[in-house]
Parts: sequence; C-alpha cells; structure tokens
Amino acid sequence: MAMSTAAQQEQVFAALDGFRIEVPSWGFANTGTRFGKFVQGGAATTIEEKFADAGQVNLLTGASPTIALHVLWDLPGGKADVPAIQKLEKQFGVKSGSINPNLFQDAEYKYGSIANPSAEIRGNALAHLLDSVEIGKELGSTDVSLWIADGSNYPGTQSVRRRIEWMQEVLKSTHDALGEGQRMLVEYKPFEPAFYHTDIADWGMALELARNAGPKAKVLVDTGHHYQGTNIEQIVAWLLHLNALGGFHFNDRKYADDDLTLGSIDPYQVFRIFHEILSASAAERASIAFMIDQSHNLKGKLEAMVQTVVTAQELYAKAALVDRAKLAGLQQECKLVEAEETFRGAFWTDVRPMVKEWRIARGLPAEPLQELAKSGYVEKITEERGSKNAKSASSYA
Ligand code: PSV
Ligand code: MN
Repeated sequence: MAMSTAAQQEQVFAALDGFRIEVPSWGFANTGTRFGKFVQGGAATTIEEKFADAGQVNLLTGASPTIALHVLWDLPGGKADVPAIQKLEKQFGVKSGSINPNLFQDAEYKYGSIANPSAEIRGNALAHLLDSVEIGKELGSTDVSLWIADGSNYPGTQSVRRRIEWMQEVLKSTHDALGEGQRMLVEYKPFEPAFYHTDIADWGMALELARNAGPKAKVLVDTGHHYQGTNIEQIVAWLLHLNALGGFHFNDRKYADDDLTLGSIDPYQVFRIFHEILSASAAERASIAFMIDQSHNLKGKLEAMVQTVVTAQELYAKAALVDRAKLAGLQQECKLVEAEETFRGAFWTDVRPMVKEWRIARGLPAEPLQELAKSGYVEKITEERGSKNAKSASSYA
C-alpha cells in the first residue's frame, strides 16, 4: 500500500523542518573560469554584501541560516575581523557557518601547503590553520572545513609517501587545537589544481587522515569531486557506517568540478544521497553539515542560490517519501523490480505542492524564486553595486 497523502505530508513537513543548508559567501561573488570572468552587476564585492545576500536567501527559503566563510576572502585581517563579522550576523540575521582556511592561493604554496617539502612553509600553513580554528572559536562556529589543494603535476617530482607524513603531522596539530564542540572536516578531490597526483584525492585518504588526526575530524564530501561514474551514495553509506561523515558541499556537474546549481544535471543522484542520509539514525543525521559549494559564472547569483536551496528541499522531501519499512522487506526478499519501483516511486512524486504548503504553514513565501523576482532585490543590488563591479574585473573573490 502506498502512503496516504496525509502521511506523506507529515513525512515531508518533518523532513523540511529538520533540513538546513549553508550558503557559501563566495557563491555571491564574481567568479570565472580559467579563460575569463563575466562580471555581474549585482555580485557581492564586500563581506557586508555577502551577508546581505545570504540573509535574503534565508528570508525567502527559511532553510539557510548560516553562511560559510573563506578566511582570506572574507576575513583578510584574520581574528581582528571577527567583531565586524559579528555585527553583520546581527544586522542580517545570518550566523557564520563553516570556516574555510585558504591554503591554495598564496604563491608560497606553489609546491604545496601542509605537504610542502619545506618545513617553514608547512609551518606557515599550520599557523593559518590554527588562526582559522581561533576564528571559528570566536565566532562560535562548529566546523573548520579544509580543502587541501596540494599535489604535483609530473611523475617522480615529489615523494607521495613523505607528503603523507607531513600532512599527518599538521592535521594532528590542527585537530589538537580544536575547542569543545569544534570539528575539522577534511575534503577530498581527485584533481585540479594538481594534474598528476593530489595529496588528498579520495574519501579513503581523507578518512585515514581524519582518523589519524583524532575523533573531531570527519570527512567532507563535495559532490563535484569524484571521477565520472563514482557511486557517491555508496561512499556516503560507508562514511555513515564508520561514523565519519562530517558534511557535504553540494553542487552539480557534467564533466569535472563544474560547481553548477544542485540537481541541474542529475537530480536522481542527489535523491539517492538523501535516501542514505534519511535512512540513518536521527543522531547520525544531526551531525551532518549540509553546505552548498557553487560559484556559477552566468546565472544570477541570488537566483542560482535560491534555486539550489529550493531544489535541495524538494529532493530531500522526495527522499523522505521512500517507504523504508516496505523497501527493507522487498530488499530482504530480493524482489528487485518491486524494490526499485518503491524507490523510484518516491523520486517521481511531485512534491512541489506539499513543499509549497510547508512554506505557507511556516510563514515563508510560497514560491521563493517568484518572490525574489517580485521583491526587486536583484535590481536594487545591481543598481547599488554595478559601478563597483565594473571596476573589479580582476579580483576573484
Ligand atoms: C575546491 O574545488 C572547493 O570545492 C573547496 O571546497 C574550496 O573551498 C571551494 O571549492 C572554493 O572555491
Ligand atoms: Mn568544496
């Protein structure tokens, strides 16, 4: 028997009430490809504008009360910038979320940061990580989220083994500085910017480094950071099983790390990931940080962010409709077609009317994208920021 509509509504409402997804500050700023940058008049050029935009997305969706900060881009003064950030939190009703150290931009990291053969450069990288931990403490943020861009471009030019030991050392020291309630998330990525070997290339390497660092270190899965065909939901299931899943960077892609809006290419994959999450216990789920990591070049920044949050909510709602008890029975009996149809049935359910009812019931705009268009917010910021943006064609963040 399929679930009744009332039962479906209950499932969807409960899932949406518990679902929050963090927006990235850099998703509101101008970005580009390695071939060029198309500046948007309304893109955020200051941390204040990023907070304002994040506040707007949260007002429209009710699901994104935190903003991920990238230390060098958002707190160039380090800890000294914390009071200014706290002011913005109050002003725009959005809290600081994950703190992202930046170990990929400075010229000294050309041959690596925490895996650099130079002890001095590794020391500088550690100092930046420790500063980031302190910033996190002062802002009351839970996660320090590490993406290590280290690697090499040609075979034989670096010792992969030595670099593992160097990374272990720095990550352990970083872990030991974490405060009560703080965590360290280790992100992996198979290639880019390095094109021969990347020091933390997959979830196994990230997991091992996290375990070596200590219990507050967990793995972060960026959906764009896998080879074509990788079964990401299986990785998610394993990480859940090992109590090692710290969070996600959600985006979509067709080819490499394209950072497209979520579900734009393969919504079924996101649904399958959410199914694993919703099959986990409430306690396991509570410790997963859902974050967006997208930086689209052509779509309007605000529209793209609202689109992703709404898509995430819809796919989460669909996954909430999987009749897990029924599915478990069918799986046990190896009733393949019935099991698959039960699973796919939830995916094919049009949840949009129910999600809309949830929004109305929670006092939120029924149609966030339409509301954004009606609000005139994008026109307002384009007007206010247009001339600054025209001048800023050279800065990435
Ligand atoms: C790297 O591709 C990455 O996914 C990391 O999470 C960075 O912090 C982010 O993108 C910034 O562009
Ligand atoms: Mn990422």
